[in-house]
Amino acid sequence: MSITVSFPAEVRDWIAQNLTRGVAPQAIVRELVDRKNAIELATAMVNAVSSSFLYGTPLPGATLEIGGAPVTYEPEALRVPDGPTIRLGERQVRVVSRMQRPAAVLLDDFLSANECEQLIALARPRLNHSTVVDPVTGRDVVAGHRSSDGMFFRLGETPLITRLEARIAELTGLSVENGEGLQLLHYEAGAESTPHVDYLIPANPANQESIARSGQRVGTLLMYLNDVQAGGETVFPQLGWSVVPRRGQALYFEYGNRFGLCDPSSLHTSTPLHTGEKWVATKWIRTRRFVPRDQA
Ligand code: PD2
Ligand code: ZN
Repeated sequence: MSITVSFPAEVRDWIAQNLTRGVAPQAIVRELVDRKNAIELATAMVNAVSSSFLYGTPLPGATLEIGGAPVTYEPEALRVPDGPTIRLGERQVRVVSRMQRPAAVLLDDFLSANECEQLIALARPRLNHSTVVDPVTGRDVVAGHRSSDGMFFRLGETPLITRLEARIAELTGLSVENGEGLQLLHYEAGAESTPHVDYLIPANPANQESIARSGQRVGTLLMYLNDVQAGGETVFPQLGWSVVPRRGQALYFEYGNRFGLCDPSSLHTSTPLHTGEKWVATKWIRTRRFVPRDQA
């Protein structure tokens, strides 16, 4: 049986701020108990806010159900066709492996060597230090979790980009217009991307605006543009799964289900590159048409 209790917005926001700062949930519960809250209530409040971070759902409202069924993510099958090979327009790509959770597929020959080289040549003169949207100001700031350089192409910016976007839409079953602009990342020795999820956390005000404009992110396609020499692997720490970049390969994973929940097992990282360089193209895909901030 569950009971309904009130959940003041200032307590909820205080918990969200502490989780954002990286304070451990148990430490927040302890602090709430020290402030004369019952342990069951403190635990339920912290769990409710943590679960909106984990599953990408809106922050809880003014009341809280205590003792109800916990929220859990149920994975759904990828929209990617079955079978050992997939025809995408003119191109035949080979499936290397499939994963159920997070729902993922690793593909050989998604890009030709020439396409990889063209992407690198187009991106190289336009690289900047990678940025993310600052949760407080909404401005682009140097990304805390990523020490690579990067740049974005606009949708359909060149005939090559148009061709690749059509290929990605055919693979994922998601429309070209749901895709954010293709991003190219360039890592040098020592560069990495620390553990993160690609879906947007609605507790973050800049993400709220982005979700309102374009919906949540539901899938990521990573395209590896060169072979790495050492390090620079894409790792899913909760699975112990590591993908070693190979030129032309693509890794597609989905983390959004039809109930609007996101999959925390999609947590991933790019391990520090030891030597040489790493080039990767990323496409993030939304639940509906992507509208950039400057075009809203
Ligand atoms: O470079 C990668 O392997 C990688 C993998 C997943 C980068 C990102 N995510 C990212 O920067 O979001
Ligand atoms: Zn990522």
